[in-house]
Amino acid sequence: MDEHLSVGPVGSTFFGQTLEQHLLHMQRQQAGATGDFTGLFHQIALAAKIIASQVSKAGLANILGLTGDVNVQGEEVMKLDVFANTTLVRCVQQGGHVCVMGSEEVAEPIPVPPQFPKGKYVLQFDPLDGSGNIDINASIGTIFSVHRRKTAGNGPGTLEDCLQPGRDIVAAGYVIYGSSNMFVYSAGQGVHGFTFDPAIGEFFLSHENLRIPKRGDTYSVNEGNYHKWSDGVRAWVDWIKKDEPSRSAYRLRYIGAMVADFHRTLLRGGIFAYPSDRKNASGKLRLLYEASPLAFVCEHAGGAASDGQQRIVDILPTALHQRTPLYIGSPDDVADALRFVG
Ligand code: AHM
Ligand code: MG
Repeated sequence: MDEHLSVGPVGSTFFGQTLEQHLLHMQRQQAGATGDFTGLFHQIALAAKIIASQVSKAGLANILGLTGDVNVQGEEVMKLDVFANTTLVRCVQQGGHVCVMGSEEVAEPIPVPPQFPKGKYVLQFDPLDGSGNIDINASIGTIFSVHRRKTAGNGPGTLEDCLQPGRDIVAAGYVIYGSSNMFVYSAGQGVHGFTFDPAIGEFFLSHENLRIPKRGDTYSVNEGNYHKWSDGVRAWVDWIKKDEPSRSAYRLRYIGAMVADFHRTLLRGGIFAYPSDRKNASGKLRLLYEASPLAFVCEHAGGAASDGQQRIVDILPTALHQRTPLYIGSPDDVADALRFVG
């Protein structure tokens, strides 16, 4: 095509598919789809835009009083992780698509207020993963998963609706607030990434059908815990950073926000791990809010995720804030880790 015929502004993503258009397109392919799922995703995306806008102002906290400070009117202002939690709850609860929610920030299941209809889905999330990174302007993110309700009827959802394994997830994903903001999700038909265009206020499809490389050359783990790990975990890390006849030593990358470390691992390949250690006998990461949703995404991109013994998505949760060790990433790299720690 003659390049002079293109109509959009130079560099504009305007002619890409928006998240909304993509969801409608997927909905049309689904016989019997009611639009409930699409409606829920619109609300999650709206919450993501609101959170992204506040995250981008985080550095102004001391000037404007945006995060845990007292603002110019003398009112105390919410911390960003609490703000992110409240934003997701408020955006989603009125839609009539969920019967209950669960959040890393909240001890118990979050009911839908009586004045709003209850829907057939259950939304669970870590509203702002890696929030320790806010003050240093490094990437953070929101992680979420959607299940179908288990309890019958259309009344309020219960704890039973929340305690479901990753293999029953209908859709899961994350939003990363980084050098650009991205919405990445899977509803079981590939993993798709959308980049936010702040000038237009939309997420545009930028990474269609993401596939994780079969093997990478990077490992991502908090090696400061080395002396607290089991012999197996130590042996794995000793092995991965040595030159071997078949490969060079792996490179270490660790941001300290799982959503960001996972995003890099998904795009470039390799492995992210948070093993159990002497201090955290079951690991540190939350099964329902962190491990399970990202395991679902990773598997749908051709990757693997294990707690060292079994697939993350096969673990049956017994408590909302249950923790799990995690090895996630390229299938060959996870298989290597399991030879040492499994
Ligand atoms: P958070 O949910 O309180 O932010 O904690 C989870 C985070 C993960 O994002 C990250 O992978 C991990 O904690 C980092 O932990 P550590 O500082 O022990 O390496
Ligand atoms: Mg977290």
